[in-house]
Amino acid sequence: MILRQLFDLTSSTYTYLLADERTREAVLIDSVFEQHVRDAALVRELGLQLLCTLDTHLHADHVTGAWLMKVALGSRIGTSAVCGVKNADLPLVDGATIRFGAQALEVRATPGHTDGCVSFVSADQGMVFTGDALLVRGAGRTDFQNGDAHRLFRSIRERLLTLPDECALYPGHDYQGRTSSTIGEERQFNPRIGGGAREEDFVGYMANLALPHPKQMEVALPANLRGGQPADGVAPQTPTWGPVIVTYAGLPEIDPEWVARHRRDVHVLDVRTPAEFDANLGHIDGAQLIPLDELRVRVGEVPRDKPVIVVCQTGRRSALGTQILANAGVERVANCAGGMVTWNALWPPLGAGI
Ligand SMILES: N[C@@H](CCC(=O)N[C@@H](CS)C(=O)NCC(=O)O)C(=O)O
Ligand SMILES: [Fe+2]
Repeated sequence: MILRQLFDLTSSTYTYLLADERTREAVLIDSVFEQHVRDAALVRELGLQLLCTLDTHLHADHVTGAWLMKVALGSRIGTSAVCGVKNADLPLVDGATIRFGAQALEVRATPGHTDGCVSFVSADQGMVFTGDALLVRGAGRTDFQNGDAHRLFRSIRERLLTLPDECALYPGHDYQGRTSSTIGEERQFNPRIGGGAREEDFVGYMANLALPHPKQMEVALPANLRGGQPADGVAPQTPTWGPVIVTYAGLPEIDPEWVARHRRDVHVLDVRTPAEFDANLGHIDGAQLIPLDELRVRVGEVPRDKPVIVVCQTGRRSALGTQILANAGVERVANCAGGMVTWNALWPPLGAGI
């Protein structure tokens, strides 16, 4: 099984990408709207087919990326049937099984943080994704969204702490950088419910947390009831000037064939040395030359009336060049994928002449 744990710094949310190594079918648990480009890039680069997004609950602190994934990749939206999400394709009910390749997750209702919380347990019970029901040395708050500390106590005790000791626990959030735990560890050390705590102890603890409401709550709840679809139904703007693909590394990249076909519509910036510019790989006709080590001080020389395509030998130095331009406020900029090596492989007879 492929497992990737991703983090959203703003909301301290963990997103999990799980996939079958052989069939490449995948699911994404608790995605974050603002991280859509990153998550979609990882799915693409790992060669995965995203079957569905799964949300452990109706989040109060961030907007889910489920709808954006559905629009971009055709994945189905899975949320607890209790949440009443408008765009849900896959209502998750207790005991249901989510299959991807040879892998499977069991849906386990674990209400209490909210009334629609579910956890996902791997078929071999080696992993559990608990959302906010059980956190690393913590537990989800119970003071809104029909939260109920008594119910959460029972969910954790009867439905999570009954898993094997060695079962790895992957939480929905962590506010102190802890990434995972095990059921055995939490049974022993969780300060709210571990070490033989009784129901009154847990309920008393939860009743006195005195946490301020999540900052994004007013925005997140209505948006999540739509599966993360924006109120105007329109996805945020992606670059319109060309088929730019943002990589998991965060780099806007563009296909050299498109550049060749739109040569007049773009400005080409070459960041190699002058010797390389004139050597056998040649250069793209009309390219401006600013070597990478001079780019930060000479960035003002790059015209901004057209999108800028940055090129070097293989597309590595130009990746940094692209970043330097973006940081300097050049909005329409992309790295020329593969650099002059790919360019020349695509058009051998013409070489640099296109
Ligand atoms: N400061 C955070 C609050 C986050 C929050 O309340 N998180 C919920 C999960 S949605 C929680 O249960 N936190 C438990 C805790 O902090 O102990 C924000 O504004 O988003
Ligand atoms: Fe939550």
